[in-house]
Amino acid sequence: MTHQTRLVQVRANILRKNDVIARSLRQRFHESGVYVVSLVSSPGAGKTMFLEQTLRLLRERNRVAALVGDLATENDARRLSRAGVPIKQITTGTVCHLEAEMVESALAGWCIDELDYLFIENVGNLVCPASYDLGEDLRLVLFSVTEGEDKPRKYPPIFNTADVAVITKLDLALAVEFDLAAARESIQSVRPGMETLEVSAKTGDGMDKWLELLASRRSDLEAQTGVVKSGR
Ligand SMILES: Nc1nc2c(ncn2[C@@H]2O[C@H](COP(=O)(O)OP(=O)(O)O)[C@@H](O)[C@H]2O)c(=O)[nH]1
Ligand SMILES: [Mg+2]
Repeated sequence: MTHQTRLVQVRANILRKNDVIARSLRQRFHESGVYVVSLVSSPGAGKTMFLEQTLRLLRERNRVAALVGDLATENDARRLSRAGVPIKQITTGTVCHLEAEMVESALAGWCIDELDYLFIENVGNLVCPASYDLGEDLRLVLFSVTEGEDKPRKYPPIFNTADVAVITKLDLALAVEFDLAAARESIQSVRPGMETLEVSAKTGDGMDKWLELLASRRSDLEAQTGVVKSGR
């Protein structure tokens, strides 16, 4: 076996192990009736701010919590804690993505039956997280107006593994001459038919549409699993 073949083999085994854990997590989430959403993007695209606003808006009528991944620091967990809901930071050290096992360990001691929604902010990276299923029901890929319109064309795998694209920092669009039509076209060229949201977590623009989509995806899943907790 060449060195290269061995490397590929080891990588395939790691991915397979991740899939097994992710599958069992997903089953646990479905049995508990907790709807799980993950967020991926490049560093600084606005995951934490979008998530903080989402948690604030949802917590009025729902039981929500979040896990947040970074290589180092508890900074994002501290920011998200301002929303007044349970938050746990996962620090990955040198690893550029979250794995299902990290999610499983972070949830030890949490009674997930008591949650309606669990959010998972992945490590800021548009490449590695694409290969790792976390057992989530909905994966959002975010990119901000300051990053340019062609992110989807440059990083197709992450757009292919996500369910919904979110264009963020809409309030800055004019200042950076962001071409919304070109961005939408870029998304559609990689994933025809992909649902796309356009938001500003700063002004709240587009957040109502996001919450509508979330509630509707959740009731679709409840119809499938038969575990109904929404609409309490
Ligand atoms: N103007 C504006 N700035 C934003 C918005 N969302 C995030 N930011 C800023 O962008 C920077 C990175 O945001 P953050 O949420 O930490 O991104 P993350 O690395 O993807 O979690 C911070 O300085 C935020 O205040 C937005 O909707 N509008
Ligand atoms: Mg963050």
